[in-house]
Amino acid sequence: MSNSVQGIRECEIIQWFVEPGARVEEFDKICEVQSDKASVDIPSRFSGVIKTLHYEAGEMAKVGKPLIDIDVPEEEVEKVETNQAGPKDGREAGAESVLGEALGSTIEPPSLREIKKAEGKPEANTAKPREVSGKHAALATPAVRHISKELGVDITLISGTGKDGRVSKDDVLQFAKLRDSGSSQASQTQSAEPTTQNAAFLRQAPDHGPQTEESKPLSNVQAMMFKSMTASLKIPHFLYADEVDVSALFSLRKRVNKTLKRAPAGDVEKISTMPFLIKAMSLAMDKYPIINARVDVSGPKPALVMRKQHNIGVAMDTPQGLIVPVIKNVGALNILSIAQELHRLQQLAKAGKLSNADLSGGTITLSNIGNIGGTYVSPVIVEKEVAILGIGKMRAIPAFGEDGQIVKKEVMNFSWSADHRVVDGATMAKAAEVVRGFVEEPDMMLVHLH
Ligand code: CAO
Repeated sequence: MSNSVQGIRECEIIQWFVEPGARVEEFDKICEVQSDKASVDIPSRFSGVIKTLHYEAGEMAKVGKPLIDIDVPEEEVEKVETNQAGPKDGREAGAESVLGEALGSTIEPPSLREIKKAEGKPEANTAKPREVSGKHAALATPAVRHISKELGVDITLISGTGKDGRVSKDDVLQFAKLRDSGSSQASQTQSAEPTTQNAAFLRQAPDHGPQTEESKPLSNVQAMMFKSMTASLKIPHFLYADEVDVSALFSLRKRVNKTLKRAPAGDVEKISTMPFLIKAMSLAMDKYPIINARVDVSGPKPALVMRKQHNIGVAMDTPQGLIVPVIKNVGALNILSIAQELHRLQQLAKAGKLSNADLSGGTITLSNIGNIGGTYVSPVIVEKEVAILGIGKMRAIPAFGEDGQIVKKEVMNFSWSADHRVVDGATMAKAAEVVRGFVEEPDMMLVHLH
């Protein structure tokens, strides 16, 4: 016996199950030890009376050194010795249980061994043979070992069905029977009759076959998205997000829509929140025109190109995918005319009939994902723009009123991304505050109409 078992040199004694003077039978548990791999109960190799415990609980026991001394009747010593690879140094009427011999078969956690089998790694093929590789090979009686030897059965390959996994005579006979009948279960890599617990580990992983892949060209919309989003990677994004109270806007919208239902304005019978938001953005750009600008890097030095018209692109989810038609010159439009233009673009987008003119010339973008879902969005700036506003789903929340009372509020998350090369955080925040002001007090928009 070398002074290490599967690389283990010492184990901590967790607890003793016996004490000096106590009588033990062969296979009775004498102690529990903990290696860095597992905690294991060590069985007695002899029947007899415990004389000495060589360690206290909590001490480190050395592999190869005695654990206990046992007074053993002489015939017992002989019986055990005949079943060992070689004679032991057992004393006449005494014996040692040596840590290492006791550990040999059991130090590796059983479940690990079983998983290895399930993975199809036959024990017999492992590069380094073990001294005793069976889970409970040590727990077979000499008679059973004798039968297995006679039948040419490797006892270490059998999962015993007896107490504590002990391999019984029947286990060996059954294994030999299955092997002789050519059953794969009794091949030299598997146990003859897996226990219910083992069977779960031994079950094969389902075979799903090879992965299938198919290469597809991008659709036109995806190709456009690919180009513009790849270009946007050059823009250092600054994200600014806040919660905006839309309760007042929703109640105004309700009143407006009641009237429109009675008396539609052209083809508009209902206005969504979008025309109000678009107008609020335009009013903010009057105050902070930089967010309507673009960056020009074509010259020897980068420049900002300021633009008079507010051409607001509106991200739309269409049957063809994401497209961004543009409502032109929003500064010159009132909310009703914005609603009309939005309606026209939505109809064309649905039919896939938007013109190039409808899809180009944007100076800033509004993306409302909230009608689909999602509270937060981090929008991505497109080329030739320096800002984009993303809107999340409207939701009702409890909030504090002016006198500290709880009130119901309808809020939406507004997330701005700005090109941080030219727009600083403070400017973005101020512009966003202007939009928030108009959304939270939409009546103020009337005052600013041309
Ligand atoms: N939260 C909750 N409900 C919302 C909402 C929000 N943020 N935005 C819209 N809604 C509601 C509307 O109020 C409407 O309900 P009612 O008819 O009961 O009032 C319903 O959703 C449908 O709205 P709509 O789509 O007809 O109109 P809209 O003007 O609000 O939105 C548009 C238009 C084009 C923005 C929207 O249809 C759309 O396509 N959104 C997706 C945009 C997108 O894909 N963005 C991601 C871009 S990055 O990949």
